[in-house]
Amino acid sequence: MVGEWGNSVRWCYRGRPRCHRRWRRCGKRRAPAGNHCRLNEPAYQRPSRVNSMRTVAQLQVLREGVKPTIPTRAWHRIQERIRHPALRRGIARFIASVRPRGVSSASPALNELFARGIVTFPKFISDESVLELRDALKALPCFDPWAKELGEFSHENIPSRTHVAQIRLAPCVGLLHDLASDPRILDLAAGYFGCRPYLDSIQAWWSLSGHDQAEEAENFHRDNDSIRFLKFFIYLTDVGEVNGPHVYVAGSHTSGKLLERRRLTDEEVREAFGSDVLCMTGRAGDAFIEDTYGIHKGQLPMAGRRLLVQFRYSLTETIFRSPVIVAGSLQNATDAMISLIHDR
Ligand SMILES: O=C(O)CCC(=O)C(=O)O
Repeated sequence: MVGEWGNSVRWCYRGRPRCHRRWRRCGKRRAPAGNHCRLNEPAYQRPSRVNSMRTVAQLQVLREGVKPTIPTRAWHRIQERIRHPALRRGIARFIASVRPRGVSSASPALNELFARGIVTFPKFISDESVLELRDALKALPCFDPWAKELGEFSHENIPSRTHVAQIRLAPCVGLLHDLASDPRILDLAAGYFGCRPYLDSIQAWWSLSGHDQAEEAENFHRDNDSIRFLKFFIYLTDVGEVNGPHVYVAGSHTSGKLLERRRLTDEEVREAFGSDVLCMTGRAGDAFIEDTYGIHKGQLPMAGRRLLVQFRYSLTETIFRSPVIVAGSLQNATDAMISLIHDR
């Protein structure tokens, strides 16, 4: 699959000197130390604050089947039709101006998020935390979001036709809540939105190999979750070029190209954006935060399987909000975010 991108992926991923040239050409600021496209060469690495020796607590489910409100659904229908990034940004600024202030500081990471739509956090969590999270998630049942009739199954028994096996009760995994309220992430989200972010959902899923054709989000697309939102991804398995890496078109979050609400072909994206394609290979524990209004996909895995978690932060509640509400504390993050997953 990577081969289909030819040099476009390779420059970004392996071509450190060319990467630096590109930074200079774009002229916005100096490149951070290292290759900013690689998850294992840190731009903004700091020690993880998650205590690696703790046991992963299972949080109690207080409510299930929570639905978005009617105003949320109505607003969704409107905002998804507003396509131009500049107009979306203007409306988002207005909404942020009447929302509670967040906790944020100017930083190179925030500048990078504005400019490129993505910031990487290599080794965001320790190997021990990866193991604990993986074990906790493996204990939970999965379902196929595109074939709900298959019901629930274990990660060891995933039906052969399933591309993506979601873990419905992922919000119950205590350690994920510590990660969701990590100050580095909340700081970026508040700075990006200009106000206190909503933590809208915590999701986890396996991406499976063994299929010939890309399906749904394995094709390029823009997300329309909200007028302004970010997704924070953490890999819980090593992800090489054949294991279904996440792929992102850097800078496409502010571009007026390919704004249609539909899946896009690789050829269309290559033609419109040339080589600005980041193929996010990395190790278990690596993470990145991304404005997925920018063009992206989870590439169809050719081998193995990928486990990842995704946190959605948004300016407003989305129609995709977590249907599960759990008992748990926000670790003093109540000034920094509004959680739709906790009982408030
Ligand atoms: O699985 C991935 O890497 C991509 C997920 C995706 O496309 C999405 O969350 O919108």
